[in-house]
Amino acid sequence: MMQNKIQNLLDNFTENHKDNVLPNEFNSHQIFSKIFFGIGQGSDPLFLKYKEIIGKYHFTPAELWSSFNFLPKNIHPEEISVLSFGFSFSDDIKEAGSKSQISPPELYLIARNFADTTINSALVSVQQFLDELGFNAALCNQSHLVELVGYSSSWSERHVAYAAGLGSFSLTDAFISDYGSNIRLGSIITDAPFPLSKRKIKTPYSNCLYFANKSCKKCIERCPINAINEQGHDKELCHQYGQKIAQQMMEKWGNLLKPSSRRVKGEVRQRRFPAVGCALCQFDVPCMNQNPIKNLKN
Ligand code: B12
Ligand code: SF4
Ligand code: SF4
Repeated sequence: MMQNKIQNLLDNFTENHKDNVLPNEFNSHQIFSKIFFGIGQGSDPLFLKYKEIIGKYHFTPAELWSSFNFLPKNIHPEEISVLSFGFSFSDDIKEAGSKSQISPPELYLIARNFADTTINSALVSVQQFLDELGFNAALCNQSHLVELVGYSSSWSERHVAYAAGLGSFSLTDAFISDYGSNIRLGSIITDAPFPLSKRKIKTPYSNCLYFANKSCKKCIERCPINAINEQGHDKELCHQYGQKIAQQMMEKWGNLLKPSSRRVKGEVRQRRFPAVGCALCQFDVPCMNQNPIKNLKN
């Protein structure tokens, strides 16, 4: 089955690929320990709903498809699939992050910085696999249509992951998958025929303990700048803290960090600091590396 072959390819990538390893300064640590994926169908009405939930600027798979040089350009939505991939950080990184309180560990920050290359490299290997079988496939983030609109993207990887049945949102906004929330996401659009992944999730917040029964607020305690409360997540505060950490990392590890850019209003712009993130709210929490709901008794 095509899915099994892709999973084998991803497992092999995780164990053996040089792009999944940190530089010598960080002891060649593994970045991701598991890559998993789900399948969303191009004709899923959720993608049209995202134009209301996120904004009119959010693209449907068929619209995204038309930005690549594939034929037919105006494909029927049912003929395309969106593969959504989750990348779970390695145990060493999770352990270091769980011990940290005020500032995330350098091990995570460097791994998050290198992760963009790792993710693209893993997705390119899947794209090549599909290409060799005679199908069209492209990395969604390579489309010139994908850009930032305020604190939102015209292709939200979390909403794509939700459509592909990988998990749900949470109190922090983070996406909680079966491998937890301490993950990154990426996606591929293709005309290869895949069966649709069944969405086991009942609501957009089903995997978060706070929404299940209010039994958890651990992420609120974990955020060093109070950017999370019972009403949700303050994106502006969170962004500012990420910038502060990035500036500190730039001063110390500027020679090692990879620069990062984003498309805004059709133009590729260099970011002021390399992307390193924060993610303290995804460490030492019940949803760090599992779906916490699975431990609840019905
Ligand atoms: C802009 C951005 C940010 C902004 C704003 C974040 C935000 N919440 O939107 C800032 C700078 C604050 C940020 C911070 C971080 N980010 Co960020 N960010 C993005 C980016 C580029 C776009 C996000 C986006 O489009 N949001 C759209 C808005 C609308 O989403 P939202 O507000 O979360 O959506 C809510 C509503 O839609 C609501 N909802 C209401 N009704 C309904 C109905 C239905 C049916 C559904 C499905 C949903 C729904 O549910 C959502 C949750 O509340 C994505 C990359 C990408 N292209 O997707 C990465 C991304 C979301 N970030 C990511 C990460 C890891 C981080 C950080 C941990 C930093 C780091 N180490 O990299 C922090 C964590 C912050 C947090 N608690 O979530 C990961 C997510 C991983 C995960 N497990 O969720 C992504 C996907 C990057 C990646 N490629 O992996 N980020
Ligand atoms: S720490 Fe608890 S409340 Fe916060 S997102 Fe995870 S499960 Fe939900
Ligand atoms: S990423 Fe950091 S600053 Fe942002 S909400 Fe989580 S803990 Fe707070």
